[in-house]
Amino acid sequence: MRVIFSEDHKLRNARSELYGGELVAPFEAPFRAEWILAAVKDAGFTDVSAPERHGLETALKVHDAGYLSFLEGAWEKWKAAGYRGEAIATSFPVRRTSPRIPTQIDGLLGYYCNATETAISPGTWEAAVSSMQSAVTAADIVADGAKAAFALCRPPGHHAGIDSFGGYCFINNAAVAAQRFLDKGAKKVAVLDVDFHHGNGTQDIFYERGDVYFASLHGDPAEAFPHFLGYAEETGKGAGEGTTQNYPMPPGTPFSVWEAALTDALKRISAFGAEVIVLSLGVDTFEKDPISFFKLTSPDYITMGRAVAASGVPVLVVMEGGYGVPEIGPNVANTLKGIAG
Ligand code: Q9C
Ligand code: ZN
Repeated sequence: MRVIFSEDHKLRNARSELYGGELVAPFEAPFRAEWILAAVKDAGFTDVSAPERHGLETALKVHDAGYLSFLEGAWEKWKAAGYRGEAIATSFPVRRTSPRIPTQIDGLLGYYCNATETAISPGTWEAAVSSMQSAVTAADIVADGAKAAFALCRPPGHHAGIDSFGGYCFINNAAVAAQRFLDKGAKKVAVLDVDFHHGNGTQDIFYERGDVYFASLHGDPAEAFPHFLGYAEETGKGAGEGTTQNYPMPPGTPFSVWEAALTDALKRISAFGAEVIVLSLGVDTFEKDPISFFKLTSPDYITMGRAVAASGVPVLVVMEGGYGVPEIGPNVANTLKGIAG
């Protein structure tokens, strides 16, 4: 299985994450990609290449143009305002506020932000674009006939919505990849999101579309980030009616329970007629993850990979979350082993 990875991920190296009322070193940091890359090479996935250069054309089919230009210019605007720290949103449009888009940077940040733990830092845009390019390049490998490929994306993407960033995500790599498959001739694509956190951004992007099925297994939003989306009753709208499926699960969920949800999701993806699965792979479902509450163990990732591959359709693996502990590397490698068979 080929691995696509950009060293430019290092350009995303924020100093601060707002966590528990303090500015701490971000959980989503460069070491994650380094550990994961080392572990997948160790496991025999040594065919690693840099992404091809792609412009924003595919991203513009899943994101709002004003949002992407905001992201591109945000750091320069913030710097020009003379602030000393990183760009963190502080003020938000909520219920009964004006729909107008502000012009000043603090207003723009609040308008386009869905979670304030995520600071915009110099290089964030460049890293996010390189991450998106990895997803597109790996999608092309699968579209051209490979049974599987791995986009080692960093920063992650599944919390980035049509017009919002947050949850460590800026451009929705999995959504851009799904769009790329459609643009290359697929009629039906599935995004299967197994990150611990609900893929609120991906759900937002495809909620009213019938060409992409979105299934997500995650911590119950009543008890976990992203808090405001991911309930079982959210099943899609309009042309997308019936093409969203959520599996919220409680603290302490073991693999046996999680696996039953996976089986159901794969059954629905087959019934939908997906020609390819984009696997939004977060390994923050691991029992030792520092910010999550599921209880998966390292061998469970092999089982998961096998189950996804058994669907019989090609799989594009896109890296999402997984934090703190050295096991994130082996857990990703185990997933790839399960898929490769
Ligand atoms: N107490 C991804 O996994 N903060 N993003 C959670 C927990 C945000 C996770 C706070 C977590 C974002 C891609
Ligand atoms: Zn996550």
